[in-house]
Amino acid sequence: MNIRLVLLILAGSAVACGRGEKPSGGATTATAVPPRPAETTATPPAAVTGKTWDVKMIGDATGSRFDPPTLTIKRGDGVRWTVVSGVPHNVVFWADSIPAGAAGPLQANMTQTTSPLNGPILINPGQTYTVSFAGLPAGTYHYYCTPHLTLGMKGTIVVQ
Ligand SMILES: [Cu+2]
Repeated sequence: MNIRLVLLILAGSAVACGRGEKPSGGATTATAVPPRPAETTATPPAAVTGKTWDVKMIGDATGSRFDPPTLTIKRGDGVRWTVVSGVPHNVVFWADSIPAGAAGPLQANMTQTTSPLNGPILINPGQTYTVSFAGLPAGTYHYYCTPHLTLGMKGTIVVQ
């Protein structure tokens, strides 16, 4: 191979690289804005100081439901949801269907939320999700399951 041909090939690949860099250069600019740190989740969950109550998450021929659908607990108690069947399920509180002032501490007491007051999707029978109601105001808390909301999978926690 003569030296001119080698130089031509090298020049050609340099041009190709130069062209290839353009889109990635743009991408670099786009990602130059640092993402907001995820560790801004402030307060840790308040520990359950009373009883932990069980609610089953069921989906079968009868329908998709929380069992019991309504539960009355005391302040400081916790609620443990357990997947029984008909996955996936989750626990989501309506921000406008909980007592005034409850949203902040409730969010702090919910782990692994996907957005405010949205519990994680549970996909395995036997999986549990526990929420402490310690530090939350008394009153009525309405919640639902996202995948089965249209099927009426809703529940209520009354905190005394
Ligand atoms: Cu469900």
